[in-house]
Amino acid sequence: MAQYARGSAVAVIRLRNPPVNALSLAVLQALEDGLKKADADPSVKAVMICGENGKFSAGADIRGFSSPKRHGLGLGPIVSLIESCQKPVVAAIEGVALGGGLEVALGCHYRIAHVKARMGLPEVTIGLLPGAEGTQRLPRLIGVPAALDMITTGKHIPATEALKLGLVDEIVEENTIEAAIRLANKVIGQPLGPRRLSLKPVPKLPNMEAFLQEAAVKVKKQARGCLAPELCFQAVRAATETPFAQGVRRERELFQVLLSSGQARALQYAFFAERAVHRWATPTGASWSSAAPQPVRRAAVIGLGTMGRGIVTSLVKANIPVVALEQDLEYLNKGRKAVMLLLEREAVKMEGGAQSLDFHNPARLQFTVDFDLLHDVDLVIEAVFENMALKKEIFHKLSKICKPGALLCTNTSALNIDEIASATSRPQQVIGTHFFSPAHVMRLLEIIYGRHTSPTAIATAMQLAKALKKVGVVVGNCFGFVGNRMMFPYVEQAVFLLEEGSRPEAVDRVVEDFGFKIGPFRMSDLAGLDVGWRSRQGQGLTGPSLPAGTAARQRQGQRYSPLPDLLCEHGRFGQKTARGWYRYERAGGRTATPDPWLHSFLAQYRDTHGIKTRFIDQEEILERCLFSLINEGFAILAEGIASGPEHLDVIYVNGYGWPKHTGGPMFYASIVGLPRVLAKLQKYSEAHPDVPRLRPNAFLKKLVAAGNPPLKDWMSYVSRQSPKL
Ligand code: TC6
Repeated sequence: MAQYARGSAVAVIRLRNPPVNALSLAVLQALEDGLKKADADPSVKAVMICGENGKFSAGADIRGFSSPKRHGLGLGPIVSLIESCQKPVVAAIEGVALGGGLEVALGCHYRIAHVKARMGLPEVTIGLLPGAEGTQRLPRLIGVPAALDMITTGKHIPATEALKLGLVDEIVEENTIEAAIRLANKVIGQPLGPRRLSLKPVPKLPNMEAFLQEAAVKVKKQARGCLAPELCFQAVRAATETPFAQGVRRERELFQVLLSSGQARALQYAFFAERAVHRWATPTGASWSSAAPQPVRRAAVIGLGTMGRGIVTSLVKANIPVVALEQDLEYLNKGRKAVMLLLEREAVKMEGGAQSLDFHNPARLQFTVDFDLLHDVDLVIEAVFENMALKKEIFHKLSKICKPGALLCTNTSALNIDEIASATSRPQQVIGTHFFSPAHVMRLLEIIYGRHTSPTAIATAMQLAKALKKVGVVVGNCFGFVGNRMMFPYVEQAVFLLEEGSRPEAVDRVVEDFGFKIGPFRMSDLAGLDVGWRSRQGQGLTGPSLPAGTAARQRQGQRYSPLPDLLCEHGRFGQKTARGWYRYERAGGRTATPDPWLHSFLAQYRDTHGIKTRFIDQEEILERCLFSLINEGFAILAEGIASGPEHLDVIYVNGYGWPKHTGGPMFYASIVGLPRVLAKLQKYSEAHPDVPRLRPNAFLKKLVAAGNPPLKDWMSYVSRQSPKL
């Protein structure tokens, strides 16, 4: 709620709803009561609004939007009430003023912020728009370009930037509340008209229409099928075209459209899912609530290839001193140059520039070929080539050199953590940390515990994720863990679709239209086809170790497509060789062009293997790719590899480009309806009986038989006899 107090001539209204002072129904009611009381009290000459515990407010209570009463909606009239108050109202912004919180501040006549405060209108990120008149007031205060940027991206801006934009009147380094009361006293009696944003015109631009047209194109492109950014744009556009009251009406209409859209529900689910995965647990009973992390004061990274470089950059950005190790001077120098380049670029993007990173200081970043320098680090991240023998050799060395408590992490996308740990004398300190490329950019960190990994090790890895500003998701140990394991059937289906008559560009288009950033074939060209080829050779699926007489399109009685292997045999490794599933302008080029060579190669391949080409429609492409991935997700849940569907969704949204506005694969399945997913898998499985990954998983069947329960209840149906639980 909001607490009302009166001291001298300034009444104080304190928003109070821990932990972030979300504007629940009770808070709004108390805010309204406080305002009315202050207005009616002749001894009160000014009002100051602040938040409890050093935070102004994180906005409307997000859970309220999905409650039957949808109680976020009463905020607009209260913001108007603040603005129309006959006494000056000052907002004292500490911590965060986000969404409805910032809209409350925009209703105030003056805004004063602590230098460390952050402000923003992040409604777009949860599928909404600033529906408490924010789309109308903000452009009047800071102009259309800056307002549009804040509203359509949802970014949080620091107080220093807010001051430059004119969003706040003043920033302070000391006590914001006292400064706000001083300001309130100072402005008593001054005319309020010029301070009421609803009365101000939207600042004109010489080329407003051209600007808006260009912005509309940009917003649409970035939105990739997500509705909220485009509707945010339309609301701001209304501010430029209509008087305030009419703009507010338009804002409300657009808000209602978004509120009732499935996208808002999915994005709000994704918001809470990300928070839920912080509360990790393992089947043996270890959990976030009982395990404490160890401090990481100094870290080491082994291997300065693409992943190692990104990981070093990430650690430096998080202010953790790093020792970066390579096998010889040649690789070290190459790696050092690449890391320095990345850090220079990051420094340019950061506030404070290169100085804030301090990466030229050897105490903060040291390059070496000497393993002994790792003796006193708190944590090592090994990021060498995906080769079990090499990794085991390194871990054996680490277990001899590193200090007793050091955490030993392996950056692997599929290898067995237990086997790597077996090379050490301290398997309880070995853990998988699967970074995603580029590691200094991608938010996901898959954290894989082995049979012996201690709860402290898991807690420390989760703490590291937080320090690196990543979202850590704790998962169990199996081939491909969660992300890649779910990816295998998806990629497999994509290739089977080519065999049957489709083309890479057709499959990619369907998947990209669904909202993926990049389709499976463009992704495989980007990652390099040779990576999977080497892995399949290692598994004996192709190459010289394949027994003579093996059927070309079968392995162990299951359907297998040799197409990716054949492409590699033709030297087509993807972007790096300018040829893959597409062709590129040059080696390393990024522009994928459909390749007639590949089309005739596919036609020839189908002839050779007697495959009758058929037309495959978009629905089949999408369903076979997505539902096979989702099917694997149910297997993962049933085996206890992840503790809930939220984990799978957070992994897919943050690491695999799954469109966030559909919530993630498992949430999407729940919206499509499990009976439908099951029926489709059954249909495709009957048509392709030699593809086990299309066979509906038993857990999916069980949920359907149980009446398609809501996603939050799924895990209560996991069989207790599951071998891994
Ligand atoms: C809006 O305002 C619309 C207005 C128009 C109406 C017409 N509601 O993230 P943390 C919870 S829309 C409910 O772990 P941090 C969060 O779930 C809103 N709950 O902490 C977590 O609970 P848990 C626009 C909320 O320090 C706890 O608070 N506002 C809300 O890393 C701590 O959160 C936003 O989109 C909320 N609004 O980050 C802001 N906010 O412990 C959303 C937080 O039970 N919030 N919680 O899991 C944030 O971006 C971040 O939470 C943060 C704090 C930056 C405020």
